[in-house]
Amino acid sequence: MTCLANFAGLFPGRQTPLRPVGPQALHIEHTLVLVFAITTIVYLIVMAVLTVGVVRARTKEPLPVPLTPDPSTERRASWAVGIALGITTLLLFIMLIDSFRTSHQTAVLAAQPAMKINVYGHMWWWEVEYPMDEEPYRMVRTANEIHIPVGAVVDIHGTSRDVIHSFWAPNIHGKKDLLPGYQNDLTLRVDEPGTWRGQCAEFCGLQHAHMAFDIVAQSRKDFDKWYVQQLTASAEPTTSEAAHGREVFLTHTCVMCHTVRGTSANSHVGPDLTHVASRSMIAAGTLKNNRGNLTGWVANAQSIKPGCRMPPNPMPASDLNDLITYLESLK
Ligand code: HEC
Ligand SMILES: [Cu+2]
Repeated sequence: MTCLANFAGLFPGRQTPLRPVGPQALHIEHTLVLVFAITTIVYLIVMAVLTVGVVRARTKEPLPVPLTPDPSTERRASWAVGIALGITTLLLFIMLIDSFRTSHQTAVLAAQPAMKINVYGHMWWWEVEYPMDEEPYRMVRTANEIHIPVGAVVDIHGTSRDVIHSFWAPNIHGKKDLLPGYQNDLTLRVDEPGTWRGQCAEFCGLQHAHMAFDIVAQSRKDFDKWYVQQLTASAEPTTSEAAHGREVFLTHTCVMCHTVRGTSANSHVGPDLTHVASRSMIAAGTLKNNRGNLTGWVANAQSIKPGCRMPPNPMPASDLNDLITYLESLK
């Protein structure tokens, strides 16, 4: 992606509006660069004029203020103020028109046929649903990780299950508030494969800062592979530890909040765990998904993300160990 003043090389981050990877973020970056350039130049000119004025006033003898204004000085002053006013108005209009153009251009994608994804904001994680199949039971549900094909137009239907959240992946698009009881749509496209990070952008309570997500843009082939894998029910345990771990899972409170398709656990208070091991992070970008973190999380999520909606789960170490082995088998 290129831009007037291409910032891309300077800002390689995967969570920055200065490295756009989709058409809308590119338009937003154009506006940002334009406004930044205009305001910087104006600022420098104002500072220069001010400096000249101050230096002159200090070096010259102060003149007595004339009793009647001198018409020629007055005329010159009126011209100067008039021209400055004209330029200011013109610049404001340039920025206004450009920002109108950007908001139009970020919306035009919406007219194209798109793949639909439902995103629900929760305190403090993101539920993601792929209603791509006619059969409701063949619905891929995941959390905090949105896979999309590169170059595909994607329609995010966003809403909230509790308070107001805001969906923001700055490399891709602007912010979109997710409001309880309302549906807000955000159409986007990502042109560069990669994992682009997003973050809740509306203060939503204690763990607002730990409410991140990843948009994984991958080739159509990789996406299809991922999707087909996600459609399958959970893997059957292949070892006695994992089998015991599943037993632990199904006989503890986990089932009151989580779903593991293919088992009797079928609740939607917390993230769907059918393929939890396929995700790279847990707890909305808070922790890398590895054995140590998973164990700490399941044992006492409150010590990691205080206030989160998952209670501590005291249990014998051997049970916990087998439970984690089971969770890690849910690829
Ligand atoms: C009262 C509801 C509740 C119970 C009971 C519960 N959880 Fe959770 N769990 C949640 C919520 C809510 C989250 C998301 C927390 C967040 O990220 O803020 C979560 C997150 C998780 C995650 C991370 C998933 C991800 O992709 O981020 C795992 C793994 C998990 N729970 C496992 C378990 C296990 C195992 C048990 C039983 C021992 C259990 N949970 C019991 C509500 C619950
Ligand atoms: Cu939020």
